[in-house]
Amino acid sequence: MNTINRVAVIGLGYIGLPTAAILATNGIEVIGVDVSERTVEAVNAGEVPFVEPDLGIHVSGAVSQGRLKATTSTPQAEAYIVAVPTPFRDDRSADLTYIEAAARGIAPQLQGGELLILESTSPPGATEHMANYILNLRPDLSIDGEDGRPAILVAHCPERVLPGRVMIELVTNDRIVGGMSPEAAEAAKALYAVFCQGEILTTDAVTAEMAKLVENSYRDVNIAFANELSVISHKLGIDVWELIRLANHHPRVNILQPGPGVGGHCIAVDPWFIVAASPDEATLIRTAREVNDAKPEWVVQQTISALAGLDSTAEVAVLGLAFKANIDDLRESPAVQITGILSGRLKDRRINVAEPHIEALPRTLAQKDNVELTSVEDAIKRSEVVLLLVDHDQFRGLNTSMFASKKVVDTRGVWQDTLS
Ligand code: SAJ
Repeated sequence: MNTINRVAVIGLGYIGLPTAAILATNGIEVIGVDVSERTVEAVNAGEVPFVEPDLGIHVSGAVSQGRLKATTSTPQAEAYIVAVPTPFRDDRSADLTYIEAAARGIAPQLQGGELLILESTSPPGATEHMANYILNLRPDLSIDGEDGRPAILVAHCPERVLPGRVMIELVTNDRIVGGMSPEAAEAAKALYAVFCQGEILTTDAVTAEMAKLVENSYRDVNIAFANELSVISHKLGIDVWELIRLANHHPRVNILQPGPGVGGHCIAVDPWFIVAASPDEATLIRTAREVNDAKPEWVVQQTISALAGLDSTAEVAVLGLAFKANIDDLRESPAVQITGILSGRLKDRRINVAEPHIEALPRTLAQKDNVELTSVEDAIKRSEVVLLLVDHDQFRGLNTSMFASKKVVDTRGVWQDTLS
């Protein structure tokens, strides 16, 4: 395949937009496609509709150089990168309708010879599903040139970047490229080599799909272990943070950190795709999900216990809503879930939320009469119980004498040394 000069990126979200921007700043002509007019307008104005360090500089630079444009309709291109959401349905199977919608946009533009890369985190078989979906719409094309029909090159290349470090990890992480054919894998590898300085490893599409799911499940299982330890330690009167710190001195032990639960759009979701694909065998993976999903309710109980015996007007400070430290992303955030449950169970108490990374409460919390977004100082001043849910740097830096007389539920172990 010849060098690729023109790429369409379908889906300008947390992954698609950084990928579009990094390709464009490395000399590729990129057309970003999104269903949201607002996103398209923002990108064409050189702006980024969400918080991600350094992304703004890349997007504004690429747009002002004329290498990145956004549109709502899929154009002709030599390569297509599909980076759309794959949420799960109520039965926890993957919802591929966004991938199918992207495929419907791409299909009429194809002439044969194009490279199609699915980047969305996908259940095993999703890349093949996308290819078959396109071939159904375009029976004149093929995957392998069968019967003289022009071939399209289809590959899966899962993203593995960490929110908050996307622009660094896009360049430095190794990547796995799984092709529906060896030619497709090689073509995708050549495209990623334009900006990726890590190793680019090739395999087949379904192994690449599984690799991504396995990476996130590995982390989920390990976080579940830490979360289970925190619950056991509480029951036994042991400081879990000290326990983990000590155990981690063993040369082959590296326990992760307990928290209020697991959030984000990946780790809390991807393991279910493995469970759905192999329900009878994925028992450990399923249990880990259940352990992590049970943690928010445990935190709620801890908070309610901390209020026991306090005046009926005593208020609660909730520090942090994001799904992890130093970002504004609230998706699948256990902190949002916990705050919502608390507001329902503590109808007569005010819940003072401090989240320095947002300007307004998410809709689910804004509707609650007893939840208010405020500064961290005011939240603590007004409240008898301080519930820390996110280890933002701003919270780590607080002077703990501010809440010396209060009851503290520290789900991240941020102030453990100073308060114990
Ligand atoms: N968490 C803990 N304890 C820990 C580590 C994390 O409770 O010791 C919690 C966090 O607070 C958060 C959740 O887990 O709620 C997930 O955070 P994370 O930092 O582990 O991961 P994500 O979701 O931001 O990004 C993950 C990464 N995957 C792995 O590290 C294997 C990233 O590389 C992937 O690209 C990303 O998922 C993705 O998009 O799949």
